[in-house]
Parts: sequence; C-alpha cells; structure tokens
Amino acid sequence: MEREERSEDPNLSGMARRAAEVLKGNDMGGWTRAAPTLYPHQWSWDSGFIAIGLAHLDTARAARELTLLFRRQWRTGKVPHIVFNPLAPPESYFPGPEHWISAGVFPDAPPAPPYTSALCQPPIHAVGALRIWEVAKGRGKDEKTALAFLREIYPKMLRWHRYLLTDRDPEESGLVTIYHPWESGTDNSPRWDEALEAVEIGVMASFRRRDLAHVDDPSERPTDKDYARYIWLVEMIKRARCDEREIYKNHPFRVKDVLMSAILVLANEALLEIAGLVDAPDEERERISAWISRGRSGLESRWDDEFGLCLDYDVRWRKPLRVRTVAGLAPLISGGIPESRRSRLLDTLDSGYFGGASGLRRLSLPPSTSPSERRFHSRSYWRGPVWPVINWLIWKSLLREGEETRAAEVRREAIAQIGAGGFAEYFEPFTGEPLGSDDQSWTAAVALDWVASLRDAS
Ligand code: 2M8
Repeated sequence: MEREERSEDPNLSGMARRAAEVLKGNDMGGWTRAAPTLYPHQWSWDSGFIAIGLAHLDTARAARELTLLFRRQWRTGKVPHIVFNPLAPPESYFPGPEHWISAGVFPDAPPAPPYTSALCQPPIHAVGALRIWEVAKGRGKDEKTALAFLREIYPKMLRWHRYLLTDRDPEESGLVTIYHPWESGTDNSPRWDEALEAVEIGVMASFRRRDLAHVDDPSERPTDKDYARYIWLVEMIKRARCDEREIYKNHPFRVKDVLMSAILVLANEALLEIAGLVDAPDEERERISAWISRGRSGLESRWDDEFGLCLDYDVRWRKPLRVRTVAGLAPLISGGIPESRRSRLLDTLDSGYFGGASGLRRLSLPPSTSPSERRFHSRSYWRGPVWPVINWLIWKSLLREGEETRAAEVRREAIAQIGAGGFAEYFEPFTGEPLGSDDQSWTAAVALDWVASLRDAS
C-alpha cells in the first residue's frame, strides 16, 4: 500500500480533525478497535491511551471505553489484554477467541461472550481515567459525567492494581511479573530474547498466523520462531487453567518487567488522585501510597549503573536481562527519583545509545531498542522503530520532572513525525517511514492530547 508523504509543518486543527476521524472510524460502538484490520478487537492498554484521546472529543464516550473494558475484568481483578469482538470474522486475528476459549477453560474469567484472552497488559488505565476528569473539569455536564464515571471505575481499578501487586508479585518486590512477551506490550523487543529462547516448545496443534497479511513487509512483524514460542506460552497458560499460583511456580517464561512496573507506579499516582476525588477511605489511600513507594524501590533495585538504565529480571533463571531498550527509562516514568538519577537517565537518553546514535531522523524520539544492540532492527516492530505511545510516556514524564524544554521538543518532533507520516503504528527511526498499521487508534489518541496541550498552553 502506498502512503502519501504529508507536511513537515502540520496544521494542528487539521491533525486533530483527522485524528478524531481515525478514532471514529475505529469506533465499534462504545469501544475502539486498536487498528482497522490488523487489530480488530479491544486491546487493554490501547484503550487506556484511546480514552486520553477521546477525553478531548466526548467525555461520556471516553468513559465508556474504559467502562466496557473493565466489564470484562476477571474475578482475580485482572483486566484482560484483549476483549474479542464477537462480530470479527475468525480469520481476522490469530490467536482469536476460538483459540483462547477463555470462559470455557478458565474458572476466573467473566461469563462470555465477549470472550477475552487470559493475559494482561501495562495498567495505563487510571492515567486515562484521570485525564478524562482533567479535561472535563469546569465544564458543567461533562464534569458530572466524569465524576460519576470515576466513582464507578475507582473500585475496579483498585482491584486491578491489587491483582498486579499480589498475584503478580507475591514476594512484594514492587515489580510486576509477566508470563508472556505480549503482556509487556513490547512483544518482540530483544528484552525478551534470552528468556524466550530458553522456552522449549512441546507438542501442540499447528496454527496459521494472520498478522502478516496486514503489513507490506514481513520483517516489520515478529519472526515465525518467536510466534511459535508465543503460542506455546499461550498453550501452557491454558493447560494451567490460568491458575495464578501454578503459573507463578512453573511457567517457562516469568520475568519482572520494569516498564510495566513503572507504568503501575504512574497509574497508582493517578489512582491516588482519583481516590481523593471520590472520597475513598483513608485506608485505601494509604495502601495506594505504599504501593507507589514499593514500586519505586523495586525499580531502584533493578538499576544498572553501567547501562544507566533499569533492567528487567528473569525470575526463572534469576538474572537481569541486559539489553538497552526504552523500557530501561522506567524510573523516569515512575518518578520520585533523586536529581542524580534523573540526570543520569537523561544522559543515557542523549547518549550514542539512543538520541545521539548517528543518523536518526528525529533526535528527541528514541528508538524502541538502542541501535547499538546486536538484535536491533530498524523496521521490526519493538526491535527499533519509534512508537508514538512511548513518546507520549516520555513527554509526560519529562513534564513531571520539570524538564519543560525537553518535553516540548519531544512533542514537537512527535507531532512532526505524525504530520509527515500519518497515524502509523510505528516509525523507522532513520528515515521516519511510517510502518505497521495505518490509522492506529492510540497514535491518533496521543496526537489529540498533544494538540490539546499546545492549545491549552497558548
Ligand atoms: C501489539 O500486540 C499484539 C498482541 O497483543 C499483536 O502483535 O498481535 C503490541 O504492539 C501491543 O502493545 C498492542 O497493544 C497491540 C495492539 O495495538 O499490538
């Protein structure tokens, strides 16, 4: 498919209008598919970001995005990584509902349809919920709608976070354990190569990938080898009937994910603010504050001074996963760090490993994996391309750290990238070429938030 080259100096109203059209085009009636063809279902963390974008268009609709997702919350408190669209044809996505058959297999899953996957994803949702409130505040009816929504969603979000801090961290390290690279949201990042390669695939039914039909070039997607391991891990979870204890003990892929843990801290900060708005009991607020501190200490324990980054940790093989990726910037996202740590992280961001790497198209937008890594690949998904949602997280974090100039530069380049390449899923870091899916919902959503923040500032 040919993509038209757009302007370097985008017209902001035009961009906001077009972003709203993308979200509308992907609106399935109360929830938003992640992308028009590649991702025809509701993805968990995509919806968190989508709510941030929708907050600028329609308060009630933004709230509904999260309300519908949380309707599929599991008995354990888990928010599933995919809620499957019952109307999507079976051949549109693999592994779809017929592969997961969640309600039939998993005692903790909610009644179906719609079916869900048994995995989860980074918990950005409370950040989305708070953004809905911030945008609606002071706007009469919208403010009321937002407050009613916060009251309804708050206890569900509290259960969700509690699940991540208990079932996914029984040893109270402050770090979330993931059971599948898909749970990290950064699927084929080389962060997971070592842990994934140690997974031995047993006997399972053959399967047919569907994702490759939606991209121009198969190298933009994970390899067949990766995919076989992904499906084997799904198989193992199904065989364990998603019993949390059993998986925590025996699953062949168990990793402490620093990016997910940092997003949980950020989300707990948002949840604490929401707790105040809905007059939650003091005891709950104290618990959330304790979770924030626990998360920050956990991240500190995974700091690697040589890399100037935080590193994921392989629980199964008891070793840190030494790869330079944007996930290592986790302490910047979780916040609450001393000045020395902050400046070290910013140095890493500027170093030859990231923004200072030679030939980058946009210096403020870090490649998802450092070009210095042996397994860096400039076109392959999370192995190198620049991701707008990661840019949004970095922008937000820089703002919170009082780094206004840097934050503005990230926003400027991120907007220019979208202005030139459209609402692509991800971008080639040396050329800025748009890659993956077109009209990706979360790209449109963060663009809307950036445009709104520029308007607010003027
Ligand atoms: C990608 O992941 C899905 C599996 O969950 C896939 O490749 O099929 C990731 O980029 C993930 O972070 C994202 O949530 C999802 C939908 O945009 O696509």
